[in-house]
Amino acid sequence: MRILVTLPTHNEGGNIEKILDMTLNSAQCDILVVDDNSIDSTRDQVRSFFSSKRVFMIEREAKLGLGTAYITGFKWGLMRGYELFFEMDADLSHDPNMIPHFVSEINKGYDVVVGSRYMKGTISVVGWDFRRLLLSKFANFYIKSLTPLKRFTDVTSGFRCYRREVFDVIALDQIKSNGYAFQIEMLYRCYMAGLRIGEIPIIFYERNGGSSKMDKRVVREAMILPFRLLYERLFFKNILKKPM
Ligand SMILES: Nc1nc2c(ncn2[C@@H]2O[C@H](COP(=O)(O)OP(=O)(O)OP(=O)(O)O)[C@@H](O)[C@H]2O)c(=O)[nH]1
Ligand SMILES: [Mg+2]
Repeated sequence: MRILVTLPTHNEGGNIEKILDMTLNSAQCDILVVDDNSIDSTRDQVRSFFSSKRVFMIEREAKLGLGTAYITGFKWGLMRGYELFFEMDADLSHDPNMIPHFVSEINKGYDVVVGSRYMKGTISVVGWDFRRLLLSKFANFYIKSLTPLKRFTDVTSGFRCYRREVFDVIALDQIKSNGYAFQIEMLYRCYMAGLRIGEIPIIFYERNGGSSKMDKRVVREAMILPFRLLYERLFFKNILKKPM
């Protein structure tokens, strides 16, 4: 299967080289970096991998958000015939060596596989303080309480794999969320479309280098999302499903 790993980056100069190396060695995959206006060495480091013919980059001149970065990456891959699409952070929080495990799970018959930090009641996170853990747990509790995503253990996880066919069903152009809410909205759309969604356990490592891009706007967007989705369920059934 032709695999594309999309890595969104904004000033990940301290991490990108290592993540590219690890990813190239982890599986037979290509990598698309969608870089938003990095002013550090990120772009130069990515360019040094071009000779591998497995690493590509889209350069955007403003910080346009995680959601549009992934959508741009997915569309790029769809045009080039890739069959499996990975989302992964570029700050070493996600271990690329898990990629083959996602593929095995997909091969069991899933359309989407989500890497979960909280499967079977465990917490697989390294390097978080209590406050950060509480925030993540609360976000999951909040979203699950207000959406139909009850059975999932980690609705905000950004380590995922989608089968190409998912994008025949989900209308990417109509996804409105752009921060972490993007992950929730994608899972919601997949679930509502009746796609087969699996979860596998992952360990999440807090970033060592670089700085977090989380801000208040992103948190606010995620807080509002369940109400936007509820409104849509009440008044516009299935508006976002692609016409067959
Ligand atoms: N292209 C692009 N990438 C982004 C943007 N915002 C964040 N990223 C990248 O998305 C990934 C996740 O962002 P982080 O800031 O690490 O967010 P997080 O992992 O939830 O937060 P931390 O726990 O603080 O690391 C990283 O690879 C970032 O470089 C953006 O606006 N555009
Ligand atoms: Mg991170």
